[in-house]
Amino acid sequence: MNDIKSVSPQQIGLDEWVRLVAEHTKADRVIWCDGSQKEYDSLIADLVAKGTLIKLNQEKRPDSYLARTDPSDVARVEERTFICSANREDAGPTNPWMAPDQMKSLMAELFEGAMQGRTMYVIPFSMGPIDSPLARYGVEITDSEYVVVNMHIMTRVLPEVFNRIRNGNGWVATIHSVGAPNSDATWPCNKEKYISHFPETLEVWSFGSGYGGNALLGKKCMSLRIGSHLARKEGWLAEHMLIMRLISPEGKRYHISAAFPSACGKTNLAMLKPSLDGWKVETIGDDIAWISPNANGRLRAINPENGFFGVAPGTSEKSNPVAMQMLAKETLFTNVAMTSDGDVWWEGMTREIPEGLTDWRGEKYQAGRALPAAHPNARFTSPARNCPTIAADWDDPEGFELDAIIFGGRRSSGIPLITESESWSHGVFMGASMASEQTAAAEGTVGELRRDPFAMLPFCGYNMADYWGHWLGFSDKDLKLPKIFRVNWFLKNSESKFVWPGFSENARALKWIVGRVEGQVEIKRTPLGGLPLLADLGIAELNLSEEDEAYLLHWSKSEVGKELEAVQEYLGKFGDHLPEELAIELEKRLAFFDKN
Ligand code: GTP
Ligand code: SPV
Ligand code: MN
Repeated sequence: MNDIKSVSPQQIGLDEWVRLVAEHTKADRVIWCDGSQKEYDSLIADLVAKGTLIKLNQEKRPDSYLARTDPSDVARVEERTFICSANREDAGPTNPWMAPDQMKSLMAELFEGAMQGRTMYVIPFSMGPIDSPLARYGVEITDSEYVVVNMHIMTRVLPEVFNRIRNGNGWVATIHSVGAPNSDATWPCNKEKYISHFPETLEVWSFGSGYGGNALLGKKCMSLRIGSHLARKEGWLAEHMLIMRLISPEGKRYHISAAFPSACGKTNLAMLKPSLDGWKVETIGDDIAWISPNANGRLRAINPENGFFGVAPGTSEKSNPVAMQMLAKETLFTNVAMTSDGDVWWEGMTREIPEGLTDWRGEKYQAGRALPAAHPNARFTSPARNCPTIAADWDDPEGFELDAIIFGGRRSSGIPLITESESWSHGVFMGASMASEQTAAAEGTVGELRRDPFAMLPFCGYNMADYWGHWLGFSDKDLKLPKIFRVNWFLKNSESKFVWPGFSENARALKWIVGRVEGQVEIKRTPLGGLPLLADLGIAELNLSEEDEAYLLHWSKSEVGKELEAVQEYLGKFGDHLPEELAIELEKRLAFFDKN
């Protein structure tokens, strides 16, 4: 007899796997999803009836709803997120690990009877356009209606995927339970949480949380953790990156991807309204890029998602008017505040705090209290088609050839506004040595500086140092590789104010980057990489103080020295997995100090 903890879903096949899971979890009934509008509408109605969703003011926010989570279930839980590779070393020093057998036994116990009194949904989805050579198929079993409706927006839920899987196409099998059998809570969840990945058998088992990346398993779990494992095996890249098209006043198109850690500006940059006349941005993706060499020897990228699961706080008409327009309808909001007339609000949306707010916990908001009205990791789920700047061809199955790759993070000091890498391996060194002040997107101490290589610290499904090696390997492949840059929008001056205006003004940095791609502007060489000449940034009209202007491109030996020391210590953690090229890059930077 097949036993849930020892079967391979691929081997026993979709139907037997679903049968086993239903039997083991003792779900009341099983529904095979079809991704239709009818299915979406009826689940929304169920969720409203249960009180999980609140229908918002339909005149102000048509077809939009608000969910309030349990206060203990508000972000990704990185310490509970496991990479269960057969060998511990393959998970590397950055990922929590447990042996697959042990984790399967543990999960099997937790899942036993976990869906009693609940409906089990079987969601067939494609990450990427279904016929794209870069697309991958997945199935998510879940006992959360909230997850099903979010998956409808975030992925392509298509019953055709079931047929393709039955006909032998590869797929990733994912199981999710909120771990609350027979519960009538409006946000069922469990104190005990496990987000576990089995890269070798292409499986994800997630227990206890209903929130975001913990529960929408096509996103971080499949597209990044399992995705990066597949990408390494198959010679492509699965990245925590936005993809955008920048169009110059001459009409020339550039495709750029950018990796910033969670809540560090991907959505905002992907939907940029340039402050510069004649420049235009079209959005292709805001969170994940799958990148693969094509026949032209170029790296081309697709966005495997179908919607945006974006950070609400800080989003306003001023910072991101494009997102504001997108959020005007057909949006699911989670953990934002509600106005007295049934609309939404969050910190940063307007300068004035509206009277009579209900906070994200459902309590009357008291102005002046330290607690925010919206949770700092409050999010919106909106379909890509509603984004006013979405490129008409954003879902081109062939993807887009990249002209530049940007790395960034939240650094209040020490990292200039822009630097250019000297080579592919220096670019990889830049990515590997990224650090960022932590945000509310994951449990942890907000503001604390931590290394977040490639913005993939929580998302790399194998040994991070081997991942760097995989990136370095692309330089041997006879490809025309994109140039790599590093940016920092988050420098703060002595008054703790942001020096750089950011948002629409980030267009100036993009213009400089394009200037470098075209070989039109010069750089100044430093141990950090190539720095712009201030005059080439065209920022005179921003009226920054001279001091702030200089600070944007400032670097000092002592700060760079300290940074390199921290990087050296960090890279040391990876032992003999550390690729030699990165050790050489580090040596080169350190040598700069000996020579000067
Ligand atoms: P994930 O969805 O978590 O992966 O995040 P993301 O990288 O898409 O982050 P997002 O664009 O949603 O930005 C998160 C926060 O950073 C928001 O509060 C923004 O207002 C703020 N932010 C974005 N761009 C800028 C910028 O250029 N300058 C400043 N100061 N803040 C920014
Ligand atoms: C992130 O944290 O990087 C996100 C949100 O994009 S979540 O889907 O919850 O991971
Ligand atoms: Mn993200």
